[in-house]
Amino acid sequence: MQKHLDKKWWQDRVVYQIYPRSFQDSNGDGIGDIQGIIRRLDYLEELGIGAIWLSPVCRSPQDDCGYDISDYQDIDPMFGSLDDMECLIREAKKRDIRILVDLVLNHSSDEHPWFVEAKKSKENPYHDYYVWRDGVAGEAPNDMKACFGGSAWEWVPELGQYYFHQFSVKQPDLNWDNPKVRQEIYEMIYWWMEKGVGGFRMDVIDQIAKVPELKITNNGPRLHEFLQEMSRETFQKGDLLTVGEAWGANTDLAKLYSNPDGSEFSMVFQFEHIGLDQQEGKEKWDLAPFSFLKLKEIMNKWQKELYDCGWNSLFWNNHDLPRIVSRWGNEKEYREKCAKMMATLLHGMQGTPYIYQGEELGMTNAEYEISEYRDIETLNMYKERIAAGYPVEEVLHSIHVKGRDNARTPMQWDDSEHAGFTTGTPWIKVNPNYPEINAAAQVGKEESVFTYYKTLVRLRRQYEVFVDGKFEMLFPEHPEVMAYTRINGNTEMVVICNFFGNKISNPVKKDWGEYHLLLTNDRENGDADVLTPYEARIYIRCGIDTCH
Ligand code: TEU
Ligand code: CA
Repeated sequence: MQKHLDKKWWQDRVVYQIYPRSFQDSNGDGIGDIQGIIRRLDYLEELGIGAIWLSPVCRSPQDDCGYDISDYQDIDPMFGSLDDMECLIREAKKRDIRILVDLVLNHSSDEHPWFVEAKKSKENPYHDYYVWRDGVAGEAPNDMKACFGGSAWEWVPELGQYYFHQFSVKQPDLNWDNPKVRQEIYEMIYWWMEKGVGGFRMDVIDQIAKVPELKITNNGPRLHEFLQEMSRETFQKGDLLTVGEAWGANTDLAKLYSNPDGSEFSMVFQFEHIGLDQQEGKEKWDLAPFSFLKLKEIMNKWQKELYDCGWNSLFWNNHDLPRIVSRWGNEKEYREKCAKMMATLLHGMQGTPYIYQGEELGMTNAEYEISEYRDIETLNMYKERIAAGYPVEEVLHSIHVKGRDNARTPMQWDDSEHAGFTTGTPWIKVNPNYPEINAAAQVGKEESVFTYYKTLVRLRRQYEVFVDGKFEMLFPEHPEVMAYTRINGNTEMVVICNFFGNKISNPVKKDWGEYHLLLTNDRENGDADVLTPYEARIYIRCGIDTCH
């Protein structure tokens, strides 16, 4: 196929996301750090991943766990030093793993020197680096709300002005309309490129072009102008994997973000499939039943619409989302089989799969008392809702189901105290199921979730059809099975997933004699016409010269 000519280095790789605080502590202070990551690189090499998305390690007061940066060109001492970071980039490179830096450019910390200057006076050269407005009749300019609760406007009495913040009060929004801000950012990005990073993950990038007057947060009118300028001034001078986080993306916008001409990013990280269990128009805490048919419909749409003209990220999890086996699967008797099925469904599609730390072990949500939670979003919401009269049990239930700390409990390495994460006291409690679910119990074990993920990662490198096969959904109306084909030249791949816990008949009928069973999560089942609970299979029929 013609597309092979311009295949990019990142298209057959899988990205692994590390949330550094919770990955591996190396010095006993209870917080994961860069030396800890270096110590675990062999584990990641074994898994076969090709890049690491590293959540922020830059200097930060940690109001939002590092997503509030006070120095973009230094490492927070809690995580290590710039030397450690350079060592990580080098050591990863030896294993053919590239490091993606998480850039938080919509806002900085209020402790960033720019903001410290900005609030000294309206005449200060840094004042216009942020979004300031006068009050209206002694009140905030409008009633916009911040993502982490309360007004999006914060009053600064010394200045007699409000600043705008879409997230916490300690995360003032940067003013992208100011060309000086953009120039400083591009220089900083270039500085990271010179350090040899493999690319960047761009935090809430669709919110940078805000227009508070019109209550516009994401998809502002100048957004793509800014992104194209940034790409020209920075990314296009290297050969990078860049991924833009965009909660407000639809497929048309995604084609801009991930235009194969490289004018913006390599790929988009969008969320349409992942918000399916919340009430329409309400907050994520307002739970609604999940619709499998809707999930299939959305996945089908994204696969079809981006084919040959865009590139999507494939994910179930990240540091903001609950664990998928607990959320839409089975965390009890079928946990492992279900984790493998979920992985199959995702990794068989076109795009770049992301594995969030611990997902490759089938890690689950944690159910804690309120005093054990650490996340600012969770804690603010708890206070607000309790004050508003919601019943405690209901609020806690939402947190157990949706809270971000579900993903942030420490990585479960082995069955020793604190799961081998730290010799000290972990900053957040370890999930008590670590004696059963941990890496040591899975690495090198043929039937483990880890080994299954490892196989999926390898298959993507081995068979081109994973990268460029055209997607076709089979039985879109089937209420329990997601099945699809990927076709590339003479090669056909068939993916069949039973998403639920019932034994059912397999709707996909083919002359299986012509196919090779590439992967299954149920070796016991010899009956091609029956799908056992959470069963997943990948078949392949190879063309003459399309498989190696
Ligand atoms: O998240 C973007 C974002 O919009 C989230 O706050 C989301 O609304 C929330 O997590 C849903 O629960 C990014 C980062 O991934 C997140 O960790 C940061 O807190 C946020 O930006 C601010 O930088
Ligand atoms: Ca540490």
